[in-house]
Amino acid sequence: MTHDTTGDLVEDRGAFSIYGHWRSNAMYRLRVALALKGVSYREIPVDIDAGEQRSPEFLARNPMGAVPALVEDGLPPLTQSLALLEYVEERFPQRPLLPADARGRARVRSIACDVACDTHPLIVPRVRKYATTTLGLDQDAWRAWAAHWVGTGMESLEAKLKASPDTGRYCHGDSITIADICASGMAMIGRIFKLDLPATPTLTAILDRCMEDPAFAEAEASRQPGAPQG
Ligand SMILES: N[C@@H](CCC(=O)N[C@@H](CS)C(=O)NCC(=O)O)C(=O)O
Repeated sequence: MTHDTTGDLVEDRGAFSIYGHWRSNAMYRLRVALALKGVSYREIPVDIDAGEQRSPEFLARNPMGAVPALVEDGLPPLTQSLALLEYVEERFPQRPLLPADARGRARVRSIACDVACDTHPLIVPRVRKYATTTLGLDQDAWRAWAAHWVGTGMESLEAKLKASPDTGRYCHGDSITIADICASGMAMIGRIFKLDLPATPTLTAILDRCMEDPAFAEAEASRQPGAPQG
């Protein structure tokens, strides 16, 4: 499966292959960033519902047993979506996804970390598997867990965005940044799992604006090969 860009291909150094999964929030972040920058790549599906991420072959790529894992030029894989977003930003500086000033970059990274470090990890498949097998949570209890932690994460983002004069049309000012990429992924989780989430008007208005950009809309889980139809 190959994702070609809709924009110009501005960089042709070593094509990327990225191990991903249609529903993966972490993979979604990379899809959006690469589309915004007009960089082509190949997405190689890893079936995380079937446990392929724990196969010896995949664990050799990422011992954490998680996607995304980016490979290029026969080099060892790179993992962790936030590190990969920064790598993409440095390799392809066109259409910057981080602000020009240090304080702005710190704020954008803090929003990205609220999502990718403090919210998303609480609901990834390996946590769900442990909770529903080893700890014996039933599906209703699991959904309550997921709604609680995604809801808490979104409420804290709402408070942060609402309180700051740095919030603009997007999470930081009037340009799309890594903060918007990570935040919009949280909303996608809510849609996929049909979670009952609190109202977050500031965040929702920003995310609706993001979804007007094809780079976001086309990266959506439901638009990926392998996603359930209908
Ligand atoms: N912190 C990692 C999270 C990676 C991660 O947990 N990916 C999920 C899909 S979004 C996964 O592959 N999970 C497999 C599992 O939990 O078994 C990142 O941002 O890349």
